[in-house]
Amino acid sequence: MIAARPERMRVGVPAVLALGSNLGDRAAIIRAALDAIAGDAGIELGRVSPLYETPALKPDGISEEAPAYLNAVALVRTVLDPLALLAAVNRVEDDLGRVREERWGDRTIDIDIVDYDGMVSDDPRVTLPHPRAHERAFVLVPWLDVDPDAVLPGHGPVAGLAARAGDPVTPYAGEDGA
Ligand code: PH2
Ligand code: MG
Ligand code: MG
Repeated sequence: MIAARPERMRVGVPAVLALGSNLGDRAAIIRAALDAIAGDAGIELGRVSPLYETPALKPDGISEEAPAYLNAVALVRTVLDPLALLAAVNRVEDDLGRVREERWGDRTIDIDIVDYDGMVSDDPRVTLPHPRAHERAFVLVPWLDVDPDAVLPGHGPVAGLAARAGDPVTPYAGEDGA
């Protein structure tokens, strides 16, 4: 007889996803993205950080003109390889109306793979870890919330990186401040 798999036996590998939205009902869109991720047969959704409101970072610095982002980080486990995981999160983006235009342009939803099982890869289709995560407080601070001991491969403990990153992040209390 095959014993039932105990709850604590985990399948797949850990990965870290960063979510961002600066168009539309940002909080609802991020919630919908998390629901869609949780509904993917190849992905198990773990801890999800609180939301942070963050000014838009553009190629030449922080823009106060562009709409502000809400950002969050989610821990997942997945049986998908990195390219399949990327395809899955790109599908979620597309389903939520993501339009791909200018680089770092305003968007309803962006889902990036920040870390995949500690893997380091310069595959241009999915660079691991995310090439700019180490300098972005809007990724590092929520990541720290869900994993205080997190380490970014090639860069060291997320706690130290978050302390050095300069972009402002503000806990988001909701539109009514509640
Ligand atoms: N994502 C970008 C570019 N700029 N700025 C903020 N505040 N948050 C983001 O998630 C973000 C950004 C490219 O993916
Ligand atoms: Mg991004
Ligand atoms: Mg992206």
